[in-house]
Amino acid sequence: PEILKKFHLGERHETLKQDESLCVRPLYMSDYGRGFLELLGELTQVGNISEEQFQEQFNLMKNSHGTYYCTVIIDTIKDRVVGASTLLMERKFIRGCAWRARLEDVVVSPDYRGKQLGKCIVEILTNLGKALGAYKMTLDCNDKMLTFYNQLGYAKEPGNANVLSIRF
Ligand code: 16G
Repeated sequence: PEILKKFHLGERHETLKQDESLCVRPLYMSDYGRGFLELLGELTQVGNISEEQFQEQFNLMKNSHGTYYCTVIIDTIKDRVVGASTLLMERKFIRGCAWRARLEDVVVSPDYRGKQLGKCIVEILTNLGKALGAYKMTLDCNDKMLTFYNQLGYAKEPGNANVLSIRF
């Protein structure tokens, strides 16, 4: 959306008129109490994570400076996390010690779907990955989400469209 052009992470967005209670900002440690993990539960299994475990993981990510950009959409009136995603910047030796960006854990609360919040957070983090100098940005998704990401510029690369995994 147009709003992204003027958007700065961490600031209340002044031009978001229809939904004035929403803001996008980096994840805070206190978001444990704003339903961040419950929201991730809409995407996949989260498990029982104590506040202490959450804080430890948060600090580990924070201390890997410039690697994790955990980002949330907050309903500032309800004081709840209603959307989230993480940009992960991975260091490489190839391409002149390049950065590769990964888009991870994109999720929007079911109550807030249809407001283009998914598009909003993906565009913000895609712009951020580009601005931070990544030579490419990748994601994996299920078949259902393919059209959504295609519309946002993510495409299978001809001859190189396989995501392989091994589960432990
Ligand atoms: C999706 C997510 C990925 C997430 C995974 C969790 C996006 C673009 N992709 O692939 O980030 O980690 O689901 O599913 O958000 P899993 O627990 O089965 O790996």
